[in-house]
Amino acid sequence: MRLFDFNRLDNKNEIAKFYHNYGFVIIKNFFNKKFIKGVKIKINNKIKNSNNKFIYFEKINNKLKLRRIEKVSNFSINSKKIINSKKIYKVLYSLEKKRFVLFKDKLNFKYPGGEGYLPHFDGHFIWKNKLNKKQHGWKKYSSNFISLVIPLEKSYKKNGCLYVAKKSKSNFVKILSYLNKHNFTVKKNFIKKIKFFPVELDRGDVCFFNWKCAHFSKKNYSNKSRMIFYVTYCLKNNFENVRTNYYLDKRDSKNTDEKKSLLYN
Ligand SMILES: O=C(O)CCC(=O)C(=O)O
Ligand SMILES: [Fe+2]
Repeated sequence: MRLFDFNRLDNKNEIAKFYHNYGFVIIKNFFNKKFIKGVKIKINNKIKNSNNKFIYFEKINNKLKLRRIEKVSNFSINSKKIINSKKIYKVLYSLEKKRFVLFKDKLNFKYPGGEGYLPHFDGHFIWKNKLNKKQHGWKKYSSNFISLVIPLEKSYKKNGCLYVAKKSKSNFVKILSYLNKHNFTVKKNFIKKIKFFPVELDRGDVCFFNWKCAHFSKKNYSNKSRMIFYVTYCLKNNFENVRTNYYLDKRDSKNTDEKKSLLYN
């Protein structure tokens, strides 16, 4: 797979071209490594003195370990700076030639032994709003979404990096109806047909991918943790405060807590 270096001025068009073909792109050296390391330390310190209700845990060997922090840009000012950096919005614009805004943001931990995520498409699921009315995933908020992985530490196969597939040519309805028939998982026979690329990233590297890219990650089989920001931006439309609305809907939705979070957590 082709990797791009952010510091090479001549490859901006190539980045957009690659994204256009595949629906995802890895950019090396996007952020300063030391800066990223500093952010990780600050967040970890902050967690120690926090009882934030957006922090979720998982059990690893019978001990509770951090699984994720939702709305992480509200939790830490440094996260907010990174997630809202101009650089990111510029790339988003160059990838789709349209303006994107922040939709949702979280920090996914994966401590040694931490669970992976089954293959899925972000935003393609059915949920019920507070009036018990069926809603189609993220479709009501926007027509296009791009997620961004920003690792706070090296992310590689053994510690459970993301694997991402080329963008599906099917539209939202087709993908949703496929998933609906298969309990919202992407089944083995489907997986066999598509190739997943491991997204191995160093500190400072990033990966942008469209919501039509199926993806998954394995359990962390190493003794190193794997912390990543997992941020989703959406195409700007007339929807005011899309992020606030999304989180309010999520809070009020009728689904079980298990289903409220992403399907495979
Ligand atoms: O953290 C990961 O490995 C993947 C997370 C993911 O795909 C998601 O939260 O939608
Ligand atoms: Fe996902």
